[in-house]
Amino acid sequence: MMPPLKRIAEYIRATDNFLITTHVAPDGDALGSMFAMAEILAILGKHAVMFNESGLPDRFAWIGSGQTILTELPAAEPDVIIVLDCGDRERAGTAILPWLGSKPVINIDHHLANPLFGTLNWVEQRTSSVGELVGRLAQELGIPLVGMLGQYIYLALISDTGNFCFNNTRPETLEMAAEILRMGLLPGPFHEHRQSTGTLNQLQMRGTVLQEARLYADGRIGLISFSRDLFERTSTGPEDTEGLVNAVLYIQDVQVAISVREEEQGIKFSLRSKGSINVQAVAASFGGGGHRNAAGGILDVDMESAQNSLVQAVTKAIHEAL
Ligand SMILES: [Mn+2]
Repeated sequence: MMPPLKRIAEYIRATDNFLITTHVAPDGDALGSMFAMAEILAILGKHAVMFNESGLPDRFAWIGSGQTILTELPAAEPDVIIVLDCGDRERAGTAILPWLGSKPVINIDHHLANPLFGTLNWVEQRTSSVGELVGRLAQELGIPLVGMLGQYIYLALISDTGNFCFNNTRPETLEMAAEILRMGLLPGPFHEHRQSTGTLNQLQMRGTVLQEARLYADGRIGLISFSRDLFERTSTGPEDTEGLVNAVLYIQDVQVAISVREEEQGIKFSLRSKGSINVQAVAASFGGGGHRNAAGGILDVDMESAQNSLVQAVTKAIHEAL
């Protein structure tokens, strides 16, 4: 059987109308791979729209090249839907779910336990990011990783590898990054754009949260929490919490970092681990998902019970990994 990359490339060449989507509350990989896919399809002369219920978060406003992300489904129905970086179809949000059940779907992902919900599925758990997969698709289609396309793929690569620090940084990842630099991307200005997007309020809110960090399980678990009250006091929101959970791993003996935040739908949690501790399994036990060292989900309980349940489950996971 033809490998998924080649099948998807052939399918794309033969199809005209696309809708590209990714998970709600999109991160750098989700957005980078979605914009990159839109760029590839534009270069091929195809008609494509991007859709995401959450729209483009403010901190990513700098990547928009005049292309809009629809937050409502378009009137014109696409021939096919490309779903990027979604560990399951529900992650794409509720609005698009009916179409995901009734139209051809190309599922390109790298999450553990992706149930292969697409008509065509290309799921590689070992690959750093969906952006890296989309970069390979561009190469397969003979499109160089230059200009905006290079930037989008680069954003995806650095976002999901923690600036090329995590174990998912493979030789192939760096070779793709090298190719993008060869094609002209300058890392200095790129990182300035990416990192200088904040406000004093956000900085101080993050400071408060770190100030109140707590340790559990003999210092092996570090926990930070974002309350609705804090968001209100500092005129910030859940989108301003991005990445702070990683800062907790700074503490020497901490094996797992937990971040919990109060949102409309419930308590959203993020887990980060060092080494072999599998936080994807912990998240999955609460209906969430992710990767071995980075996972998350949502709990429909109050803040205190959420913290207790998570600390308990993570303590168990740490013991099992010993
Ligand atoms: Mn990803």
